[in-house]
Amino acid sequence: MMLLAIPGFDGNQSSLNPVGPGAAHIEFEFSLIFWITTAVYCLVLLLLVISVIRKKNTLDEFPDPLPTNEADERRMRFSVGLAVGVTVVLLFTMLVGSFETSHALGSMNPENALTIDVYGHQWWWEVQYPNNEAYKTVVTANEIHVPAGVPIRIHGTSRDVIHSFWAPNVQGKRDLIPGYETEALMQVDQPGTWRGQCAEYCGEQHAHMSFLMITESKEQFQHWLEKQALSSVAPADAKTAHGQQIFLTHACVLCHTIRGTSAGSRVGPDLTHLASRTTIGAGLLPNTIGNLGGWILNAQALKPGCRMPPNQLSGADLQDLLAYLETLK
Ligand code: HEC
Ligand SMILES: [Cu+2]
Repeated sequence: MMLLAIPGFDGNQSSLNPVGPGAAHIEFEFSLIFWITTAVYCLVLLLLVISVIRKKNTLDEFPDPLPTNEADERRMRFSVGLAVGVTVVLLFTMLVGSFETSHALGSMNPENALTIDVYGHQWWWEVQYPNNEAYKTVVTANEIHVPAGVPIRIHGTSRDVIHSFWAPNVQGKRDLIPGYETEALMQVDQPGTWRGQCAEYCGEQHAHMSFLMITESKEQFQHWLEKQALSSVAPADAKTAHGQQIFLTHACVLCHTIRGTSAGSRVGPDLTHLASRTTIGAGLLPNTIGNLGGWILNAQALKPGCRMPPNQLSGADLQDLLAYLETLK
């Protein structure tokens, strides 16, 4: 509503700028309470100012707080009665609004919903698009592509501690609890990139545990999904072939998967299509070759405490490894 005029409230990580029905219900409820309480606050201040201006009492003269005649008594009864009545009506309005919002959020239509599995990790998001044909299951990290206008069922849990999945423009928070599977329905109507963030303190790098919800047309999404389901491309030249060897003969394989190679570990993000992502480190840095190099040599300097150790590589080996990673489109 009107609050959008305030700078920052219209951003891509703001519950006051809803881009789907879930967040729209929440924004309505917020605005309802905000404007009611704002009006009450202003009214109370106004009455206070009026009474201060009108009172002629001085400090050494204590007025009798009780009405002294019948007319005063009637006036007082009326004002108190009116205030109580208005308070009840306003509280009731907010109560009904709150019930309505919960009801609307709970009855979002899951029919034809696209299921996306989200797993919270310290401190990144594993994202899977399950498929009945297992080899078509897409595994990626931190960037959740969704088709616009299609209901989405986020099926979430955690691989370690409690996290909370929250893209404020899209829907309310949902806690991801280890050993417990949760489901959240949402829908994004407006194409764009909407930023989300872990909303439950989960350790040192909680603040750097963000994700992007990249909303595209159905065709663009389908195209993306088909490409992501493919294995990585084989190296086409000596430099990238050497880069792949560096990857496969270093500790990387203990933690990462590159489908189409022998690397199949799930400790860190799947790198099969790393080069198709716009950020690395859960939204920490843009995915550029320079940032990748710095990250691989010493992720600890960029995201202290993160679960990726530093790596010692010669300059030439690093260049080849980066050239290989850049081919993972
Ligand atoms: C002990 C496990 C471990 C090892 C070994 C390891 N990584 Fe990682 N890696 C991780 C984890 C965990 C993350 C996610 C960190 C985060 O965002 O908090 C990560 C993140 C990354 C990312 C960023 C991915 C993204 O989408 O954000 C790249 C690229 C990467 N690693 C490459 C490598 C390479 C190359 C090697 C070998 C030289 C390597 N890693 C070795 C665990 C490891
Ligand atoms: Cu967190």
